[in-house]
Amino acid sequence: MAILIKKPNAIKASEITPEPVYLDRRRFMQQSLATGFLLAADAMLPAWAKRWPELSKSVFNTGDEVNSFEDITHYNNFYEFGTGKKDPQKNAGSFNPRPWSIAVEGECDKPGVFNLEDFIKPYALEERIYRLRCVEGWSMVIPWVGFSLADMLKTFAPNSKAKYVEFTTLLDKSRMPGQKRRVLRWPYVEGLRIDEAMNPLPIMAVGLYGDTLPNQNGAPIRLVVPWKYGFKSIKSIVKIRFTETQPRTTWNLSAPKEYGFYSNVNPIVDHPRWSQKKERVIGLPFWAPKRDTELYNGYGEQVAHLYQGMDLRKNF
Ligand SMILES: Nc1nc2c(c(=O)[nH]1)N[C@H]1C(S)=C(S)[C@@H](COP(=O)(O)O)O[C@H]1N2
Ligand SMILES: [Mo]
Repeated sequence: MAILIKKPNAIKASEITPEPVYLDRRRFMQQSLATGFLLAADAMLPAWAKRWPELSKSVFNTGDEVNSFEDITHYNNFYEFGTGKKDPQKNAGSFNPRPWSIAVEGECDKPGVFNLEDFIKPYALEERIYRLRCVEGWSMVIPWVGFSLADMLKTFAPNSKAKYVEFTTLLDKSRMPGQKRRVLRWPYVEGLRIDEAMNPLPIMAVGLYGDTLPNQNGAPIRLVVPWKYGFKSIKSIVKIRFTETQPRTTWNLSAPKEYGFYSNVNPIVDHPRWSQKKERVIGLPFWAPKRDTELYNGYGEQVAHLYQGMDLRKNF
């Protein structure tokens, strides 16, 4: 099993990514700080370097080599922009994720509609390096920028009836041309049991590689649930609803025998049409050996207790 959590001081920026743009940005900031231009640094940053000002290092790091920015932004699943792996990169360029608002509804004491800036303001942004394991049998390691989903949900004071939380993607076929085709039921919907959602691992991601979220990765805000197959990590979220009953989810509705509500990464429970024992690591040469898929994507210590007594073959 991979190292799940590293001590913050064990993570050097140089260890996280070899990306030149990222290094330049860091160096620029360091220079600005060193020369005392702390307040001016923001204004001095070139347009390409709009990064998050208060990014703290977190303890969450797979310890694996991070995928390149190129891989992460040119091999995507985002059916709202087409079903091919390159379609989101090709078709999401003109998508404008601002202004953006998020509605919080359902079984909670403090619902509301918030613009994105107000919505994210209360939370501490961190860099968290998680492996995204797609149900199709590939994975990549992504340096996300985001904040704890649990911290965020608590703000809205879920009540005792809040047993689940449901997330919904924007529905707008003029801005998301893939929604003109009925490949899925739109809008895309996902959900978690409330105790899963309150686990410290899931994040609301608003960026990657120290920058804002590229459109093809779910701008301006998406979920990342690192022990579940990638499709649970819903992109471009406009609504969060606390519910008493289990939400109906897009992939479960479209192929109930293949995609369950839980969708925990599990090498023992095969997809009906293919094995889940191994995964192709994106970015490695075609002859590189496949990687062994890990139960709960390597986070058993943090999440196995959530499924105690459950038959993982039935609750796939
Ligand atoms: N709204 C929406 N969210 C989505 C998807 C999608 O098609 N639409 N695809 C999912 C799937 S199958 C995966 S593997 C991940 C991919 O995230 P990435 O492109 O940032 O790597 O997004 C998930 N979130
Ligand atoms: Mo996926």
